[in-house]
Formats: sequence, C-alpha cells, structure tokens
Amino acid sequence: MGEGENLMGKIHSHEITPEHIYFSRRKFIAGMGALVAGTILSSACRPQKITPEGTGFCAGAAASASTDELGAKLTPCNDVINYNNFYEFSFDKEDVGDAAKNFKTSPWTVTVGGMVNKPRTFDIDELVRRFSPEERIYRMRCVEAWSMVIPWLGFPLGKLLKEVEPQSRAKYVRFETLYNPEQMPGQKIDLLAWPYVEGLRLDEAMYNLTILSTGLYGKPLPAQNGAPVRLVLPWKYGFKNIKSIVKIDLVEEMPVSTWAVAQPQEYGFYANVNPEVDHPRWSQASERRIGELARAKTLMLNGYGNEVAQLYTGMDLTKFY
Ligand SMILES: Nc1nc2c(c(=O)[nH]1)N[C@H]1C(S)=C(S)[C@@H](COP(=O)(O)O)O[C@H]1N2
Ligand SMILES: [Mo]
Repeated sequence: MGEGENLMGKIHSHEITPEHIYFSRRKFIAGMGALVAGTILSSACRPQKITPEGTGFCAGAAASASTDELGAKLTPCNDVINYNNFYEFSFDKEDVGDAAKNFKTSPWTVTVGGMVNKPRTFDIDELVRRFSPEERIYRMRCVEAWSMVIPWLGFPLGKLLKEVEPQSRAKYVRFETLYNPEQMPGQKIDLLAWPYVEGLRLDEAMYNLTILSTGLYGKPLPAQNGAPVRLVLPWKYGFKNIKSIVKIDLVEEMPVSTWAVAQPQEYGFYANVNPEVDHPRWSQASERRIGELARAKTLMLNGYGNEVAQLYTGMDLTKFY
C-alpha cells in the first residue's frame, strides 16, 4: 500500500506525516533512533489493521443514538480506538493502540491544586463513583482536518472544580498528562516539552459542555483514547483535549501549552475551531470524517456556536486563534 492512501480513502500527505511535527521531521527521525523510525517506515507499507466492529473493546459497544444532535453519524467504535493522536506512545495514529496496550491506569490519582481553597488528590475510582459519568455525543475536530463523532462518557469539569473552590485570583486552569517515560516511550524523545500541558480559561473550564471523560461507547476509556481520564471540549481543535491527566492547577497566568511551545504560530491558546482561518499549511474549511468517504464542511466553533459563542463576545477570533 503506497504512502498517501489507506482503506479509509485517499488522504493528503500532511495527514500521514506525523503532521504536527512536520516542522521538525529531521529532528524527529534523528531522535527516534533506527528502531522506532523503522516501525514508522514499515507501517506505511502495511495493510491497515482491520478488526471487525464488535470484537475486542468494541464488543457490546453502546451508544444512545446513531448520530449527534446535528445529524452527523457516530464514528464506528473500531475507528475511534484505532486512529489516535497520543504522541507519548507513537507518532503513527494507527499504532497508538498497540503501543499503549500495557499502559497501567490503575491505581491513578488526579491532584487538583493551585489557587484553590481546598486542594485535593482524587482517586479516579472515587471520581467515577461520585460524579457518575453520562453520555455526551460530541464531534472532535483535529487540527489536521480529520474528525470523529464520539459517544463519550464523562462529567462536567466544573463539578470537580467547584469542589476545590477556586480563589478569585484564579483565571485559568492548567492540565498535565502523566510523565512516565518507561511506560510512555514517546517521552524519551525530546521533541515536545513533556509532560503534555494544556490550559483553558476558567470560564471555559466551568462551562457545562466541558467534560472530563472516563469512557466511550459505554465502556471505560481505552488507553489510546486517554485512560483513565481526559479532557473533552467539542468546540476546540483536538489537541486541547489532553489525555491521561494527573494534575489540574488553578492559576493566574495563561498556561503555556505543549503545542504552543513547539509551534506558537500554529497552535494558539484558544484553538477554537474556525473554518475561516486556515492553518498555515492547509485549509480548515472542511474535514475528513474518519469512517466516511465524503468530506464534511467544518462548522464555526465545530457546530457549537449557539452554546459557546457568548464566551468570546468582543474577541476577534482570527487574532485569538
Ligand atoms: N497527552 C496527550 N494528549 C493528547 C494528545 C497527545 O499527543 N498527548 N493528542 C491530542 C490530539 S492532537 C488529538 S486530535 C486528540 C485525539 O484524541 P483521540 O485519540 O481520543 O481521538 O487527543 C489530544 N490529546
Ligand atoms: Mo489533533
């Protein structure tokens, strides 16, 4: 199978390059070492894994509807768990699942602190028990111009934040992924500033569409999708949805996210989906829905404008990208 095509149809070369890191491909190859680089080269020639829907994790995959509220079809479970961005494990989206299969997600705690009255470390099992994750069918639009529609299980991040009582000086929320290079081999390559960091404005974090997800398709999250707990906000580009979170801090200054360090002109803090603002290297006007042949038009704020546009009143979203 040649570079640039797979069973999901023709895709652009920027979508099969480890596109986020196109800017430093040389550094990437150098850093990976012959062994890992070999894996990537061979993967371009290998048929895509085909696991029939309904086996493994996807056996008994459950969702309450077959489309989202705007009528977009759910991405098949099998695609949701076999096409992932999670650079801690692999730069090849189709290899992340394999590379993460032994990731240890229990025991797991999330430490919530910074400018709060009641800092606390929560056990993930307690979080799930207390906040009873519910289904939210959200579309997720990757900055690389592909997208998925996923039935997440999660609870509003705001519920957790209220519990620790943010102080009035706190303006932003900073999130951190686990740092464990033994388990996450990508962290041995200093291509990104590990651990992965993301941030939100406090009002975005408190907004009811913003969830911490602990599952999808009716089951606990698979490792490759960010087990045991990851952020999901449907109106922002996918990279804001930080995975495998261990630390949440309320802070005064805008957090510097991992991608902003790597490539500030491409990855703004807000990262609101905007079909009218091209990525410096490609158009953002349309997207390839994984599992479908036709491309879809990308909607302003990913289709969630009615709900979230008010968070950005008076802001020029082409400037605050
Ligand atoms: N820790 C961490 N979180 C991450 C990433 C990553 O590489 N590391 N990739 C991001 C990107 S670019 C996307 S598009 C989504 C992909 O989520 P999915 O694999 O569950 O579809 O996760 C985001 N969260
Ligand atoms: Mo992404």
